[in-house]
Amino acid sequence: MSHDVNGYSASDIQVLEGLEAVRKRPGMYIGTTGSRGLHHLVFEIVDNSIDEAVAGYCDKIEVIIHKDNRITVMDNGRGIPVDIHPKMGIPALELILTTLHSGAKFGGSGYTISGGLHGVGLSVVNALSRKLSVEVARNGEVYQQEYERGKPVTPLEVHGTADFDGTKITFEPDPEIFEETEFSADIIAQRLRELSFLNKGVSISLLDERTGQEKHFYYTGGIRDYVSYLNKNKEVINPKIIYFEEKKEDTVIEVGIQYTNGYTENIYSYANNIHTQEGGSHELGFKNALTRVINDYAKRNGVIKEQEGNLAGEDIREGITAIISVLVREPQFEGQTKTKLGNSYIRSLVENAVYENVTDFLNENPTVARKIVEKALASRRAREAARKARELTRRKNALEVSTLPGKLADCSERDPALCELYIVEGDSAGGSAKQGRDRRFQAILPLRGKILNVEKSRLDKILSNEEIRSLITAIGSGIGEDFDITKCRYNKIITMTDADVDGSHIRVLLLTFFYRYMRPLVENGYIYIAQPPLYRLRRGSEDHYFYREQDLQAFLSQQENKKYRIQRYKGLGEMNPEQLWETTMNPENRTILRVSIEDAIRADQIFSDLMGERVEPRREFIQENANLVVNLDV
Ligand code: 28F
Repeated sequence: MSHDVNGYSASDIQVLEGLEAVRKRPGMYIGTTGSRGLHHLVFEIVDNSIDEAVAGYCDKIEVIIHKDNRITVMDNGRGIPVDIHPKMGIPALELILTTLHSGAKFGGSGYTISGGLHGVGLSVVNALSRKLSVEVARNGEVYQQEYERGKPVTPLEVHGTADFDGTKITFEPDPEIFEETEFSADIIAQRLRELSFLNKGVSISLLDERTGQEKHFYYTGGIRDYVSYLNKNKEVINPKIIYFEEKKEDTVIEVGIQYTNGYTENIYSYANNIHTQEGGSHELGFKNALTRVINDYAKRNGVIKEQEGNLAGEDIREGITAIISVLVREPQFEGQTKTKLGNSYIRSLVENAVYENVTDFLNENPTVARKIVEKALASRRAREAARKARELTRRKNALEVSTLPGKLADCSERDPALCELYIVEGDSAGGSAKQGRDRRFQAILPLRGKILNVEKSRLDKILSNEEIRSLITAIGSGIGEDFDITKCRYNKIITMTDADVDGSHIRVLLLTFFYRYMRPLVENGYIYIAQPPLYRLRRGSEDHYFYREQDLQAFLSQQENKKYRIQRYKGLGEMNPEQLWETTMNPENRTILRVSIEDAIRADQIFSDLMGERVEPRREFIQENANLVVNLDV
């Protein structure tokens, strides 16, 4: 091993360059250094344990959130190899923790999660951690090594013996890199639950030492249990879930389908445990097959006459909840956020598997099959009715100047890129917002009370609701199949509601509505949530505003024995126009949170719980107070 003057070997230098690259441009490796990037660190480590489970050597994963923002992840896999690498002269473990994209975890045999932000491996987490310690139990020994900002600060040492195998990593995110180092148990739990559905038989637990709260996820039914979980408060058409798992060549395909009496389409697809929210070849194959199989069944059984046109995919997918999960050896992730599956050969694999298995199910369950077809027919009729209703409105509008809703206080600017629409709950707050705003680029639309419960109505009924119609007209880009984002009149649509349960109610309703009927607005980041202050602290004529409990506490702890008055804001109406502008609307110092598609999906799930038949979720919702916007980066 050649060492240059100051004792660095060639591999040391390569390691240093790697770590520097990661610390200089962390966004390249983990997306952002906000909340999402921070949580990506945990998921990168958990992904390694999941890989070990997919390879068949691990069935238990534990995650602990410690009090001081450290995280521990443990698995009972084989333990990261520790043998000295023949060429580099250092243990495989050190190589894996200090080299970017270090080799496929399992050579050719396992499923490597590659592409995009995924699978950049442990070395990135190590580089972005102030401290990281790794413990490996293997060959009866327990090995340990400590790192700081990616550099080893101890050699690999044997610290004892063990009669089990596994890997344990504890890390503390580097505050020099992350503005926010506080972990959300919710965000972590949501991903762990998803992974336990996608990897049946793996027990995954989360302990939050800050609250003592423990969660355990263990599903032997895999995707089948995932579909049941998503539909837990809905009336379903096929109690027996349409389910199959097939292994073809190097690919595993697992699908679960269950129709509800609702009207939304909930299809979630995954490739190697990554949520492919931009879809891709697997999702395409699924949709093609489903449309074909339902139409073939309907024709074959005379539910649709030969000369009648085929049912459209949209009608066939009304009310569907479906999960498609594929394990692919060399996945190609494409699309804007690397969440669209390429590998075009997958499309026909999935299409054939879905066609065969769903045909068998329908033939074996004729009563349910007929209900599914009838629902699609009803959807087609309603869609035609909605189209006629829209035609009528369009024709009527064409006669008159297209009227903007009376309640809309529009802005004078005409370029959507510069315009913002505040959707404000209640007329009093709406009044304050109209007075406080900057009318050049800020429009205000007050929304009265709870807009329509979109869960229980089809599009035609939704269009008949005054509040919804005002919202659609104000935004200007149409709805559902007519939606055209280029016609959107504002590039920021900001919901501004009270910080109480009612406020989070209407926020959930709005996000669900946008997710279901104007999804491109969410996907393109047009939707935001205003952050009004929780407290105003007044000392003499000085006002301080606080947006989070912990910020107020921190401020108070430094203000020993000073005199001040504290006001807890209950609702927007308690602020006068001036304060509302200064604290919540002025782009110079407001905070608005951009809504991601995951937040909207979560809103949609909370919404279904809320509007579902059973009462418990309602109470749960109110308790949780829907701290809905979990993985938001400012
Ligand atoms: C808490 C995080 O990182 N678990 C892991 C393994 C197991 C193996 C492995 C990992 C093969 C040689 C590249 C062991 N024995 N938990 C984890 N468990 N990596 S990461 O191998 C690494 C690859 O270098 C493993 C036999 N084969 C693979």
